[in-house]
Amino acid sequence: MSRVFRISFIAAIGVFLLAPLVAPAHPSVDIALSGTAFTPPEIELHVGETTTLRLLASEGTHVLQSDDVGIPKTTIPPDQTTAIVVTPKKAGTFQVHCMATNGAEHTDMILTVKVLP
Ligand SMILES: [Cu+2]
Repeated sequence: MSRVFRISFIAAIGVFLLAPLVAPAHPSVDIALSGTAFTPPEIELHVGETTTLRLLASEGTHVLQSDDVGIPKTTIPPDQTTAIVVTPKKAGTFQVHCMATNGAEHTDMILTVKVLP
């Protein structure tokens, strides 16, 4: 076995073993934040199902937190995707308000999260 072949063989096994760690097996939801609106304004999650929320703000910095949904206090800077992994523990419809303080308009910025049983 040549040395190059052996190294690439070991690298291939490494990629194979690491792939499940790099690519999450659970579903994700893309949410855009522009101005003071979430798009979509409402998302659905399921109790006990881990989901990655992928938030992309086109301008401004936003702050989200929800104990009901399981979102730790997270700052969402513009022009990059911020991933929040949630596993909701109780069913219900929850209004997640943006907590950013850089402008009064964020108070009216609401993401509705329906957690289905
Ligand atoms: Cu905001």
